[in-house]
Amino acid sequence: MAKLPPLKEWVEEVQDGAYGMKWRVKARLFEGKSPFQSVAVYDTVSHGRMLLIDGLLMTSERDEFVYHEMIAHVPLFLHPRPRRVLVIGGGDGGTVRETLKHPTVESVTLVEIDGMVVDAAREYLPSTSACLADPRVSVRIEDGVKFMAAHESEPFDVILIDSTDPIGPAQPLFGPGFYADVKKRLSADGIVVAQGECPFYRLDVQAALRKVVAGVFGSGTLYNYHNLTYPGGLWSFVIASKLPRDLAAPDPERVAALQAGLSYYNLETHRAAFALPEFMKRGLR
Ligand code: SPD
Repeated sequence: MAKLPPLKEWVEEVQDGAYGMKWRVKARLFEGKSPFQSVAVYDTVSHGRMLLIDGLLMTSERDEFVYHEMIAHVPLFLHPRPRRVLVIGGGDGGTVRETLKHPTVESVTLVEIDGMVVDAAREYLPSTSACLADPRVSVRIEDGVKFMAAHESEPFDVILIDSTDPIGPAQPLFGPGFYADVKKRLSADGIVVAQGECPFYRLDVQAALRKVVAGVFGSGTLYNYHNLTYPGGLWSFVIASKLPRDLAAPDPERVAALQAGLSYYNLETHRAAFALPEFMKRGLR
């Protein structure tokens, strides 16, 4: 690794040049520039190790469980028997780790465009990435959009789009062509969930994404989670199912069986996640 520049006291995430958050840095562990983006891992005083891509915080040891549990368990507890799961993005491994907690899951394919993200996570974020060595997991360093368009295989029961924000290489992951391919790759009773941004700051992006997903699947539903390190605190995922189903009704017996290993997700947080505040309902119409 190239020699790191002198220690900076704070790492900052600035949004729209107007507001931001900062965390006191204990150590710079990794800073690199891939063909796609900048990748950095810092150890911080208050939030443990953090992964940043292009200066935007992707995951922190302190609160990553919230995001990763809510992207994975909401669809996995809704699907009657998820066996084959595909994760697009998510090179830190947290989404794969949660997926593997489901005993019916036989294989997880992770398609991450940037090998540097996976390598940095393997080296510096073992608590999220160790699962990538599980024999049920295949890691493919490929463009998720091209993979979705070209890859012919047995369909997936659940597809999780664990993307960065809709800038840079992640932008096509928010478009209609991509979702048309997602639908083709899903099994007849398949479910897709995608990272859906922050309602306070990106309601326009949420409305556009919901419209794209609804255009392909017939409906697209936002659900929320509370976050400590993403700007705005309240963030969302979008979910769509090929079969009509009650999205707020997971299987209680299966939840109870895995509950001891979960820290944010439970029956109540699943149900409540679908209760949207009024400004969101209006903005999404
Ligand atoms: N602004 C942050 C959005 C990040 C979404 N992806 C996080 C990746 C965690 N696996």
